[in-house]
Amino acid sequence: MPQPCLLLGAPVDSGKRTRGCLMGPAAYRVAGIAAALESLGRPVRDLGDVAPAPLRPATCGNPVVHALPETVAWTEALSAAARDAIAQGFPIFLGGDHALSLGTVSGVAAHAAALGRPQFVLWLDAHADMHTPETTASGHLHGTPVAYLTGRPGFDAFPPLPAPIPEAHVCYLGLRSVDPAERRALAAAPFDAQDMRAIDETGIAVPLRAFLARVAAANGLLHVSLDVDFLDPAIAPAVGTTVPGGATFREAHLVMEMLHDSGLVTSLDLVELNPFLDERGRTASLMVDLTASLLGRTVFDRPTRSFAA
Ligand code: NNH
Ligand code: MN
Ligand code: MN
Ligand code: MN
Repeated sequence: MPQPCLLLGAPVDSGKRTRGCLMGPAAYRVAGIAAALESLGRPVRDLGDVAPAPLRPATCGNPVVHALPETVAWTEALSAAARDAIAQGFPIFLGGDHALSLGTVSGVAAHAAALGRPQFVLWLDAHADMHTPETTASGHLHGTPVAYLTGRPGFDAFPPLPAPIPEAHVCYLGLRSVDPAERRALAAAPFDAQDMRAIDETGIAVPLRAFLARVAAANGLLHVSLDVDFLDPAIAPAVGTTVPGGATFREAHLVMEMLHDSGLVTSLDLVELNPFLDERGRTASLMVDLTASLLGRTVFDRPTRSFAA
């Protein structure tokens, strides 16, 4: 029996000022995510929506930061839920904006640390999400999870990070909107950061293959965080922060198909879907189809491969 897929709704909407991501979990359910995965022979358990921890006062030095207590409360609850879920199956976190990853990824990384295995993260996003509460100019905490997860200072209001992720274990694909403070942070540490220009030059398979070979060689666990704005806005309009020049339909599916064939992925975030901005559910449906590719939907089955050079 393959590992069950565990669906956990994370209706986080506190990570930016434009509202609507709280409707994401419902949209994925309406788009048929459970049936799509069941049709691949995977048992599916929908664990419902996670609830945030009780709100407590929280402050930081930057007055522009938006909804800090709410995001802290989500981080606390999602970290515990993620740690619990990954011990029982393959968790899929239905977002919710990208602030949910402060919780989900810290939770799965805590589990990896308890197993004594390294945690790797594939960040599929137009943005680097490398601000700290001190460097963000927008005040939008959905722009901060990678900084939190790699143990940057400035997150005193948040739960202490159980298991910081080494920068070299984070691979970005799709970058095309990176703020100056984030560029400096990326340049100063060994992130595997691939912008769209790199993907244009080599194709998306080359950097992904190299990253997967590193994960396999380290016997790592791999968390995938898929931001809707990784995709080109022409195919994925339902996101508040569209950036032109994103991944095409086939580039995105190829990433998911290679991830499936690698057998390495142990958890997944689907983030930033804003159903209020969608066109007849097409973005929600595309995200479900990409998830199905990651779980093995294909024309011809291929054997598991290590992608080693
Ligand atoms: N870097 C910008 C900020 O911090 C944008 C972040 N927005 C995202 N991230 N959608 O994925 O406000
Ligand atoms: Mn993001
Ligand atoms: Mn983004
Ligand atoms: Mn910014």
